[in-house]
Amino acid sequence: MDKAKVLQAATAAAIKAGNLIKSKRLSGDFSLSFKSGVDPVTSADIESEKLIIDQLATIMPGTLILAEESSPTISTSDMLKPLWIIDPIDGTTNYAYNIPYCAVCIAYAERGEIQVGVVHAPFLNETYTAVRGQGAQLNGHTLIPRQTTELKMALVATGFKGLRQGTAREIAQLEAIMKNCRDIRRFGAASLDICAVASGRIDGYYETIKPWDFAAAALVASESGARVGSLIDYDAATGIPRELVGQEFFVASAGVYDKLRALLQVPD
Ligand code: LIP
Repeated sequence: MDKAKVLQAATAAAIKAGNLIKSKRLSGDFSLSFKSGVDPVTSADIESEKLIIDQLATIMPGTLILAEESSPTISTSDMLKPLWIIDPIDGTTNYAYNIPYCAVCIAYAERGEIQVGVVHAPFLNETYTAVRGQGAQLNGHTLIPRQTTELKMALVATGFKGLRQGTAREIAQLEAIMKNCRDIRRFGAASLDICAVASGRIDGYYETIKPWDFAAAALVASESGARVGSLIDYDAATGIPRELVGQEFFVASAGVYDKLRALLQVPD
């Protein structure tokens, strides 16, 4: 697999999809529905995902696809095959409410390891890209995470599903951050939160999310020099490759990773 060609194709598809969703948002030409309870999906999500899949099929036809709207489930054995991982709009609620913090995410993985990642934020004119072992960029400029070593200076982002009671663990984690860190941010798009750690805008992010939310951005973060992991220990018995575990996903700049991870180890 030619990583440069994969990056070029994924970037072109993400930008084309970004233009589509931006146009539909500006014209209001989309509908909103709910997959389950409060989990939103718009017609723009569906159209964006179809456009991306059609575009990517031209360069590597037959490659497996894990995509939020059309193919959200995959076997653990298929997770080890060459795989596209697609979120057509990460931050769908923001998109539906005309909040410009949302992104098109495309990742390519082999053997359960992310090789190429693109996170394109069409309303912000920001495109994050990364190739494994070759660094990470924002609009072509190298990314550098914050160098903070003190929790009291750390800005920490997170997210949670609405219209439900926060679990004791979530509430305790928020309390720990409020008491020990500079502040909390809840932006509403996991991929851009992760990229914000990579670009030095915030110091850490944690949330339980899906592979399409984080796969591309996690490569951007790890290639920038930030540390990517989970608040829980990896369990190989699940068969899920380490880089595709979204349970209690956690990313932070290297200077605060261990301290922040320890702070967030609160009782269930
Ligand atoms: C969203 C995530 C966000 C989370 C939301 C939602 P989607 O992804 O990016 O971090 O808090 O609940 O899951 O559904 O907009 O692609």
